[in-house]
Amino acid sequence: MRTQVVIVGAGPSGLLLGQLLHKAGIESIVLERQTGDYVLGRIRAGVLEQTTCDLLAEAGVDARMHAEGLPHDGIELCFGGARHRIDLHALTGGKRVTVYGQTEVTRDLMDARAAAGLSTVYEARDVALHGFDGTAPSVSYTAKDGSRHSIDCDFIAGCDGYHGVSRASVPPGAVSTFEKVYPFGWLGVLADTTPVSHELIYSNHARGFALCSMRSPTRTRYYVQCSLDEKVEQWSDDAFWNELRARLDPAAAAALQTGPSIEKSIAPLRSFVAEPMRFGRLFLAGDACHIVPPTGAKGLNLAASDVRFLSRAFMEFYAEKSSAGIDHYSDRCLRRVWKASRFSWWFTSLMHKFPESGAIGQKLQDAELSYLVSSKAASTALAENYVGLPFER
Ligand code: FAS
Ligand code: PHB
Repeated sequence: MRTQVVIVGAGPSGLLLGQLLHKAGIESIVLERQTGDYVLGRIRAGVLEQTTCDLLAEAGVDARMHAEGLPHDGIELCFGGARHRIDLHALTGGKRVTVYGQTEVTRDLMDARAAAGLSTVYEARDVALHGFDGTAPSVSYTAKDGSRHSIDCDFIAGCDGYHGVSRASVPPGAVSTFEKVYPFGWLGVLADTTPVSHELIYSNHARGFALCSMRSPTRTRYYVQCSLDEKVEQWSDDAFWNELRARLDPAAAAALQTGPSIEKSIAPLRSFVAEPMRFGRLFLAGDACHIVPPTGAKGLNLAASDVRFLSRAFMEFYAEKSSAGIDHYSDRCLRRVWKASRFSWWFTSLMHKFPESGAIGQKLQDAELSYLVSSKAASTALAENYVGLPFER
């Protein structure tokens, strides 16, 4: 088999890249280790930056996002028993975010790829990358019937996440990694209940961080900070709702509607960046080369940002025979990746309980939060990072 671009991974990065390339007349084959249902079953991001929404429109998959997505003009910070609104829209000259789950983005991309009759190989095992340090790379894999296949291509896009094969295929000396592991995780619950508020609430509390989010007017997504040695089986629904309620202001605690969880999971938090993001004819995008703590809602949006740069680089190569985009892909992405990583680290450090920081740690956080909500300059800095920094020219 032969194609122009082999995309490893059918998460949002891989599927969005495939769709943008298809729109530009560039062929791709997507190889995915899991089944489509498994990919859709992973509950992850919930907030889209405007630039991500614009990219979904460019890919022709924004109809349902516009119909069902929830535009949000602000977020609330909860601390000291009270909530303080950050007016994203006013502080950023009219920008906003859209609440629309990653599961729905992935479903829209899957449907579009299938409708276009494009090739996605699910349950592809033993994917292996070959010859990407030359000009004739290929990718081999075992199909679910056990047959072995090889695909010749011009480029390989490694969109296979943190545990994928693509970054692991790069000679260790060729990649530099930077990692910070946080001493806690997020216990997340999905429930068919009415959101406690119409906007997201980020809570800094002596018992730990909490986040009130949503997927629709009737489906909520809540998180509480938990220790890394906790198991999701230890948390009954009642225990979760009581802990969440204890970390909110009195009005939100009183308004909280509880119900049976339809998904419950614990995610670890880390900051991770791999440099560079290009190795010959292999290009890494999304979680394959960076992970941010979800506090700043940047993970999915950074993946979309990489895909924006990579899709344009491939378009330039094929349409204009120019390698400028390809040659500058990594440094362009990394400038944006590090700024989003810094914001995600800062917001995580501000909102979470760090036992090792002692009593002074909470006092310093309280002081910064009090300054943040009383300073237009500080609130603007939060707002412009939260809605997504503009793309450099
Ligand atoms: P993904 O990991 O989504 O997709 C990679 C795909 O590659 C997967 O489908 C995988 O099965 C496949 N793959 C892996 N190895 C392979 C191989 N060898 N061969 C073939 N296929 C292979 N972001 C937020 O903004 N907010 C959040 O609240 C949030 N919560 C998260 C919770 C968890 C538990 C995790 C892990 C991430 C979370 N994220 C969140 C970040 C998340 O949304 C990612 O940024 C997003 O999934 C990135 O998409 P991809 O780069 O496509 O990677
Ligand atoms: C979510 O809805 O899953 C979500 C929203 C905002 C975040 C993290 C997760 O910062």
